[in-house]
Amino acid sequence: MELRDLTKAMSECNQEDTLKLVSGFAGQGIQVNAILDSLTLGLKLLGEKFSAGEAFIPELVFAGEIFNEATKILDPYIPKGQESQVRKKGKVVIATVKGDLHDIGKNLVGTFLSLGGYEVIDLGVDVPNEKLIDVVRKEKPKVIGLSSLLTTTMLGQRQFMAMLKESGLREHVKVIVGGAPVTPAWAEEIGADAYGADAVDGKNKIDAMLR
Ligand code: B12
Repeated sequence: MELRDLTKAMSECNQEDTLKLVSGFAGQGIQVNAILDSLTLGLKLLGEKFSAGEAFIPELVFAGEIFNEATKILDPYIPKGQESQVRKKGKVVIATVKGDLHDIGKNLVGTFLSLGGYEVIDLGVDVPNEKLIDVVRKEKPKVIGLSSLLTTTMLGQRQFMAMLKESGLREHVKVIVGGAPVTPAWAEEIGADAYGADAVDGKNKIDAMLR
């Protein structure tokens, strides 16, 4: 069995094979990142089928569930930092912006941040900017991570940056943005502090910002 079989199973929403392969590869000591890359590629292929009218919303929803189950299987295999460092690096709030229900990527970012020693407050999906501002004020996180998977909801990230300035909280929190349509240029344009290409990159960028 090869990793491309996993990509195929994921892209076909074959739950049984996907989960069996994930357990098998993890047990053989294949790196978690490589397994996640194969799963992500499978989702991407499914997304292409969706764009071409060959796959439909229920399949995407089911694929999301399979992906989340697979990450649960992988959790114990993700290399952990020193136990004593766990949750000692500070609070990070993560959320998917208003109007956007995609959470697979955000959840993955949260998993890596938790395992990397951060206390993660996950506000979920479809989160209004007013709520985010409120949480920044109350929880005083070091970082806020915003996910957008739709070109339309990316605008919410820009609006959040404006609201942060208006509320006088800009200097108190770092902002990292991510999601498939988000780019480093977009992060710069809206005045965010960083862009994370994936969960590992996001964690590394946060480490670097807080150093
Ligand atoms: C699964 C999926 C769904 C599922 C979501 C299930 C769930 N629980 O999340 C469902 C069926 C609900 C869905 C709905 C819709 N979807 Co959809 N969906 C996808 C799909 C196939 C996969 C997304 C995914 O999970 N990828 C895997 C994860 C691991 O990757 P990721 O999300 O990119 O996250 C990684 C990085 O981006 C980054 N990252 C993400 N967020 C953050 C945040 C921070 C802080 C950091 C540092 C990093 C980071 O790290 C993550 C981990 O590595 C994509 C196709 C694609 N190629 O992306 C379309 C896609 C995103 N969807 C799309 C569309 C159009 C829709 C709908 C509008 C469809 C419809 N007509 O109803 C609705 C919108 C619903 C809404 N209001 O949000 C389009 C978006 C087009 C666009 N550019 O705007 C895409 C690209 C499909 C396509 N080719 O047309 N979708």
